[in-house]
Amino acid sequence: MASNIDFIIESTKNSSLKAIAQKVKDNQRISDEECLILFRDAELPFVGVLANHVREKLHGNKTYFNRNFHIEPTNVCVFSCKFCSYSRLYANKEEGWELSIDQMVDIVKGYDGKPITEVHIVGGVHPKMTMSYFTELIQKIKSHRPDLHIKAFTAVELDYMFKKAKLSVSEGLQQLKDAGLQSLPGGGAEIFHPEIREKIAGDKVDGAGWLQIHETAHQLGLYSNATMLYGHIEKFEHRIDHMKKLRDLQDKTKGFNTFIPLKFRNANNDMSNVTESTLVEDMKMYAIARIYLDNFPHLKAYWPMLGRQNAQMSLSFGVNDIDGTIDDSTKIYSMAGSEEQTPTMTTEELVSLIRQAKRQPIERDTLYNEITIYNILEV
Ligand code: V47
Ligand code: SF4
Repeated sequence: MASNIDFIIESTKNSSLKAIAQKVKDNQRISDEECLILFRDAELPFVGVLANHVREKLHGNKTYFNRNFHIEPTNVCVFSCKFCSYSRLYANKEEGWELSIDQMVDIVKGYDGKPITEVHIVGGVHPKMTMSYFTELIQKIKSHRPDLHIKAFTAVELDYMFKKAKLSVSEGLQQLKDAGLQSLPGGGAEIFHPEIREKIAGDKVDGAGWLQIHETAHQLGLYSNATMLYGHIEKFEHRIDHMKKLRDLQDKTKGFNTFIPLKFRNANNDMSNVTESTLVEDMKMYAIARIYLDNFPHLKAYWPMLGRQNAQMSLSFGVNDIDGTIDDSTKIYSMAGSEEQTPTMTTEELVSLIRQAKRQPIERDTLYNEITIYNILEV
């Protein structure tokens, strides 16, 4: 019986799209020009079939989630990204929060006896939260709970703390790794292209700096993720430029685990006049990312940002990971207007959400080692 991708190849009249579908079937990489054709000319069902083909070739029905929580040390930030709904400028810091090391260790202690596997630590860039502050934090978390994977600090936070401590990227990362840091989250990437980055996030580390930090992390044996903030003032060409830089670096290091497209949300920020992307555009973004980033093992839909039902739908468009239980521990997206105002899902809810999409739920750890393999049950 012909597969869906064979049907697409047979039935597509547009010769460029037909050739792209054939390439995907033959396991060949698509070019930047072909990626642009997908963004401009392909309908959602077309990219959906291609992305699902790639996803099922890599993972079958397997769909990952983890048991995690976030710590956001502060929302005080020296930078002023236009899309950020969360930060309070250092000058207005009385409107923000700043957690002490003891308060953060107490948050970790609150999970004693619970089968959580990851803490994700990111926040604003506070001038008083320095390299030594975060080194001590990581050491204390690790000594309290050695089995908890610490995924912490965007390249933006790292760039600022290393420069302040007069450390090279390699020295700074090595010190944090020695303290117990195990991987880097993908935040702060936004859009690398300077034409857009200067307009929305002009005062923080540039695209080359972000990539250099992740490359160095990979060289030191730390895995990392990569994000892209899409659906605002960028054009398709900027998205492709961003993904090309990630694909090139991944060819070199193989250190990225997951790509996470982040839908721009427009509440309570300086870009509230920018209309949000539609659900069709969101699903197209996931599908094209899955097709183009052929060397990224995983594609994640971050449900607190996208909403749980849309995250469920994305499982038909290339996504094979929906992040974790979260336990209402992050404010970045609720403050930016996400429908998930108190993001928490139990393991049972995550399993059921994945099963309803006829996929197989797998609890993973941060590095995608499988912890619990569930059956696909009829619902
Ligand atoms: O870099 C901020 C984004 C990111 C808005 O690695 C916004 O597993 C949309 O990187 N609309 C931080 N996005 C979060 C992040 C992340 C999230 C989940 C998992 C992982 C991972 C990483 O949040 C920032 C920025 O791109 N962001 N404001 C907004 N209004
Ligand atoms: Fe600061 Fe991050 Fe918000 Fe930019 S996105 S203002 S770096 S907290």
